[in-house]
Amino acid sequence: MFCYQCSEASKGVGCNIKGVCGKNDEVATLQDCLVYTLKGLSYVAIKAREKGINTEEADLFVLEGLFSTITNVNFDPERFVEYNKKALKLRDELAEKVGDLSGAPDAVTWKSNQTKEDFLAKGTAVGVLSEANEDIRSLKELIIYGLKGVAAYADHAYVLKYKNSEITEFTEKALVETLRKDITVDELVALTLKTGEIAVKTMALLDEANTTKYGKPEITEVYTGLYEGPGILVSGHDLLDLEELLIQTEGTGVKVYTHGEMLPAHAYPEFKKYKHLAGNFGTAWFNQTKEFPLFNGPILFTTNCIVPPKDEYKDRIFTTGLVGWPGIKHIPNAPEGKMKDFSAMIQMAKDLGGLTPIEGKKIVIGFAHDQVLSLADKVIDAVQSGAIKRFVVMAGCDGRLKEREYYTELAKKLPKEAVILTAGCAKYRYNMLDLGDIGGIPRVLDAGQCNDSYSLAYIALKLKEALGLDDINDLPISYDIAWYEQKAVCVLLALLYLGVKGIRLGPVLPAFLSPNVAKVLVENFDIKPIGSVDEDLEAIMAGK
Ligand code: SF4
Ligand code: SF3
Repeated sequence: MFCYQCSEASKGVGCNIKGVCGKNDEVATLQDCLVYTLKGLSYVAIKAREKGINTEEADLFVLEGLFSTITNVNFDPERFVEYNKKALKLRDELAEKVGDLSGAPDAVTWKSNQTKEDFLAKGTAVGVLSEANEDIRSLKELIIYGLKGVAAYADHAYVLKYKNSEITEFTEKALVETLRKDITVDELVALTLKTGEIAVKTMALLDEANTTKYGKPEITEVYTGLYEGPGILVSGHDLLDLEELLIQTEGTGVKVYTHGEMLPAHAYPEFKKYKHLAGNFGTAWFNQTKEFPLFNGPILFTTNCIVPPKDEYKDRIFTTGLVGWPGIKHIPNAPEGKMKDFSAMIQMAKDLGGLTPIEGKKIVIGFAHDQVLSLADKVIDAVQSGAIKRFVVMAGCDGRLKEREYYTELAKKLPKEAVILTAGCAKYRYNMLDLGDIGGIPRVLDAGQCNDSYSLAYIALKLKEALGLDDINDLPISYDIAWYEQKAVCVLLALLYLGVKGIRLGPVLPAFLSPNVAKVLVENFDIKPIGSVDEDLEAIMAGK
């Protein structure tokens, strides 16, 4: 195996024996095969569309397939065997309808006997390192990782019945472009920026889907402890799964708690209606092995991030959607018009006899774009009077690396005239600190999930307008982004497309950036790695 798609790539180079995330050689290789078969499927889908053939099933599967390969989503080899079979089936069915595919690349023409061994052999042949040129490989993978993030967000929108053919068509086109042997660095750089443009559109679509279905997030206090009585914990990003679980637990005496990236759900008016949505439990994803033993109830993973489950709570874990772990109970998708069946979890919550109460704090969330903009006058006054000197966007992911203490330290040391804008699970580094407020504006404004980084960009663009500035970079905003997995790559490309310069990226620069590609990013976008807390603090407050 060779995988370098996340910030925890072994030795800052890549995982080649076993993933730091827990992904083994077999799963990594089956994922390589799947990404390749999705490229072949995309090629055929484009040809089919040109002939007026319906490609909806293939388009959705391209998104789902990419999503399943994101870090900490699915570790089950059998599921990847099934996904590879499905990709080939869809490819071959469409190919038959298209007819003449002469000149098609190997990703379209290779035949498989559909065994795991065959998929492993193909995955080994077509993996990341099969592209020999380091810079071309770096750019191709940068695009593919950005597309994985796009795919996840587009899939969340899709389950809420929001779709945009431009997103799926671009995803397929870009995947096919990465098959080209003759593609140049310049072409790939252009494709990278186009991926950023599509990332913005995808996050906007998901924002529209979430806010239309569940209302506009509003300032909300969330309790971070546990009450007595049976409870279910829900992790991940899929709001529809949470809604269906809330409907099915209503009146049963079972309370529902959010975990990780599900925290922002509490701010949506439609979720506030459920009185048994009791609170949020646990901190960042990698602490689950320490925190889940304290939660005596079933735990549902709707998306990333699942880590190798410990025996002491393994039996209480359920996965759904694209998430998988070998031997862990999986709740299947429901037929059209029906809800997923969470009854086994509800029964287990009751049978377990209830949670051991844990005292918690109250945290304030719900600062998505509409809520912040309703405070616009107050915010602009505070900027003009100098009460707020700087906004620092500290969005993105959390992770295990010790270097991430930087974000907690920076948040603590920021002068009281600085406000943190956050989204994603990066917030768990500082959302329990009491950082106070500036004239009623909290010093940590939490816009929501990682996809709600869109809200932060939206706020920046509106502030630019309100302050009469020409350039987004003239705003008193600095970007200090923490990344872990590929959705953060998608967010980063979106910010670059929007023209944001001078982003600090940590805790480490991606292993998949070759020295030359990193140089292009530095020269064109002034991207820099994080430095020491004190140096960065001084530079940030000086607008550098
Ligand atoms: Fe390693 Fe990250 Fe890939 Fe897992 S996802 S194998 S930790 S680079
Ligand atoms: Fe976090 Fe896994 Fe990226 Fe959605 S939940 S931001 S890491």
